Amino acid sequence: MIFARRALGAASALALLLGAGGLAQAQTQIAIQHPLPTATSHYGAGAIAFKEALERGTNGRYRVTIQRNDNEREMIESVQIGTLDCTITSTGPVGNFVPEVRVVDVPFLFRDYAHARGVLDSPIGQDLLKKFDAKGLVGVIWMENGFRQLTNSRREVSEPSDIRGLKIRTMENQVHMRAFSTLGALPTPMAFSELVPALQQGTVDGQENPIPVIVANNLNQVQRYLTLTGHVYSPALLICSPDLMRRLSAADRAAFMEAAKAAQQANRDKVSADEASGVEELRRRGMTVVTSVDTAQFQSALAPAFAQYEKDLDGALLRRIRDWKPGN
Ligand code: EAX
Repeated sequence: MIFARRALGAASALALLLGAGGLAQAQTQIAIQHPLPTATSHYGAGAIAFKEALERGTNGRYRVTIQRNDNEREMIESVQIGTLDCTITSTGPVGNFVPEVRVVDVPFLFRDYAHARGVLDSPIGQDLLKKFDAKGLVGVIWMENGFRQLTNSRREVSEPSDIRGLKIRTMENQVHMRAFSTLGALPTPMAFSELVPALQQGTVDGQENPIPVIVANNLNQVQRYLTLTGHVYSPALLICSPDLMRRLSAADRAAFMEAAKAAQQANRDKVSADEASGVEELRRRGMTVVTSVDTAQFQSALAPAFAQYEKDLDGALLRRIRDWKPGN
């Protein structure tokens, strides 16, 4: 009698598991975090495209959850220790984990978006992604944050001398900090999560970020002046945990990489769209915008920093990047 009851119990448990649709699909959850508003930002566009492509490409065997976390260093640390599957992050703090990546943070290194995207998708960029493996991270694909512009609440900035004395929030990025201290500013590194309170309280006078970030986070509410310096191209990355990547079958890895490419395309498309409309939108929101900036003046003011970058970073690689042309 007891045996019959146990058999009935097991049968009903199996029936529940199978459900009406036949064999239950084992479903793998993947959590991805990024620091911006998902619905309106260029990282959100990439994360949503990744989710849709992977869930479609695996017939729902993978379910992607998208979460916001505006501390990029913390997200990278979580991926490294395996408590987070993936993150979309700028390269801001990445150089503290993978030093070779600092080379792409050098001011005025990339001529324009086509140059940056071309280099990062070329063997130069792919070789840099391979450097992540030794650090307990997987650099899956390059994504994009955009060309960084300067904002502040003190005064219009038109030339390098206008920056002197300004307290500028920078990312936790030694390459950027050196550039701003060379210009006579007071670089104040902090995570993105601390930025708006610091601007509201006047702890810092200004910050620098791409137009898509300024627009998506309404930084016009805490900053009055925008100067289109375009002083740094800010790459981004999809970084995932080695443990997650190891668990993928060959077929699932192919679907994963297709989803990563969809994320990159959607992210870059959103940056291009925000670049086209963002400055006018920020003017409409009340910002004073300095558009005519003599970047050659900024580059010559940064000469001491460039000399130091040649020593601290891979000078040959810097030259390869500067000289890169389509078809290289
Ligand atoms: O990645 O921290 C920053 O200024 C970054 O540009 C922002 O988090 C988007």
